[in-house]
Amino acid sequence: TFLDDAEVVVSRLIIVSNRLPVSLDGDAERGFSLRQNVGGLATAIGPYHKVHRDCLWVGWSGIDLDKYDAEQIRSIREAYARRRCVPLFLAHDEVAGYYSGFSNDTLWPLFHDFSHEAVFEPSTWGMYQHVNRLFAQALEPLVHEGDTVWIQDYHLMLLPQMLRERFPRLPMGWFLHVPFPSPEIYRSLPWNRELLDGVLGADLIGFHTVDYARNFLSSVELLLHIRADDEGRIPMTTDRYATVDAFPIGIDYDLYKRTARSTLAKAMKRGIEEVSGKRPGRRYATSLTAESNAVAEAITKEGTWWSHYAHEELPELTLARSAAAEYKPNKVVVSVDRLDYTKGLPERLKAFGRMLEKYPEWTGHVTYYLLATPSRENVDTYRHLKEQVDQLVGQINGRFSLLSWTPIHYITRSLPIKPVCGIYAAGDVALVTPLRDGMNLVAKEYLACHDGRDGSLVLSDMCGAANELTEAFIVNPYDTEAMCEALHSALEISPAESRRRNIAMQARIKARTAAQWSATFLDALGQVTNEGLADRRLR
Ligand code: GDG
Repeated sequence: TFLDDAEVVVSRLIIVSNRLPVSLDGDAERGFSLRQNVGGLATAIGPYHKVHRDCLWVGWSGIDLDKYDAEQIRSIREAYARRRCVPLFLAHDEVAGYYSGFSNDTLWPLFHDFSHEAVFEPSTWGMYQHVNRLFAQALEPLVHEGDTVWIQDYHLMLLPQMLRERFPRLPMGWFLHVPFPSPEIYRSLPWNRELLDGVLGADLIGFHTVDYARNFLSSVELLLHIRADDEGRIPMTTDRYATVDAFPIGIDYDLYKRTARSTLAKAMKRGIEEVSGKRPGRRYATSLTAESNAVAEAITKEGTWWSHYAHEELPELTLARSAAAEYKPNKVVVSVDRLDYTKGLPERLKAFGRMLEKYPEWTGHVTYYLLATPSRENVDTYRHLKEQVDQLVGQINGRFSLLSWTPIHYITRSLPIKPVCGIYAAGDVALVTPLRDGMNLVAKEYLACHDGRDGSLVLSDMCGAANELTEAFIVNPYDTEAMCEALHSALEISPAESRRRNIAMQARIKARTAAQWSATFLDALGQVTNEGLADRRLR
């Protein structure tokens, strides 16, 4: 097997996902190393895999096979094996069809209610079937008596049934990290029945919310004419059920709370507060006082600033000066997303621009730190989205900037976790407004970084997290006016009221961590398979 040369304990739990939690770094000369991946799945199950020494993770390596010789592949495998990971190597056309094609161009948009973006292409469907089969073949020699297999997400919907055919009694779970659409949307997929049959190979089928679970059950009823009982159990054969339930995912609360207090995160937070004029800093103390902004504003309005600069008694200037006396303290707005069209970045930027227009008193006094991590850059739709976001940021900055203030700080690189937590901690308001999102971990991470402190959350009603974080400013992410108003209110809220809301939400997130999520799912899986076995013995 892949593990011959490494000291790895024979596994009890095998996690299977499209990508592994670590990616290859370095090269043959410097030696291969592995770095932690960014993204919801790695963040959520990574900690479980790290602490459970008997847990093995199987997934695509993400590397281009053509770049390495056999010897190098061997040492890459060994590097992965030391992290209890088994990498799969896929050829270029396999990646194009299964990953970029069917997973990203068909299932991702369809499941996020973007049916107009979904591509239905028989050849990518063929490759999706083929790669799911490759996963099944790779797993076959790894699975032993007593193991449990937990398959993740929409990339591997056929795998449960493929494994079931090989291992009729293997306890197997499948969890979907994205929404499951309504049956009316789902039925438009030409291969809808095949995918449902594939998933139903699992004993336990998990979703983030009761709504997604209900959509799945309705689709099974509509398309396969099988009805679940009141406990969400779908009868499969005489001796097996597939049970459907909701398991809302959580975060490692203490990790985010702790990281936000690390020296680096604190330094980052301080830097942001200085630059935004929230805290007097060495470099920006004079240029960003309320009065100098008011002066700059009056001068900018006049256009020919040099002719007025020396004029003491300009009426606009006098007005601006008296307004400066009533200015609010400066504020920071933050957001962290993968640059994905489901995250609603253009809509959010329009709402931010609208707020500066509708409430000009915020000009010079609110700075938006927008971290948009690159994602799926080789897909056209994502490239267009990047252009659109670049343009909107440019337009807003161009239109509203003062001499000493820029409204949006835009970062399109991936940052390590400490600066990310620094950004969260610096935010008086977090704007988390996806158009559709399975759960959304960012909202929860922001709150953990504000443990026991103030800081407001503006949250889309189109994500799973909105079911739990009910004290947030909940908005329809398509409604620019509503988002603009919610942002304004979130900026105006008193620290005491925002703390009160946060404490309620934080208590809920603390009680449902990522570790508990994994444990709950696996317990439930153990239970449904034991029940199944008991039933079988009875017959
Ligand atoms: C899928 C579902 C579901 C982002 N940029 C950086 C960075 N991140 C981290 C965040 C967060 C994660 O990535 C993103 O998680 P989300 O939940 O917001 O979204 P998806 O990636 O779309 O995840 C989603 C999730 O799976 C889990 O089931 O909630 O609905 O779509 O953890 O912090 N982390 C670092 N640097 C960055 O630049 N270090």
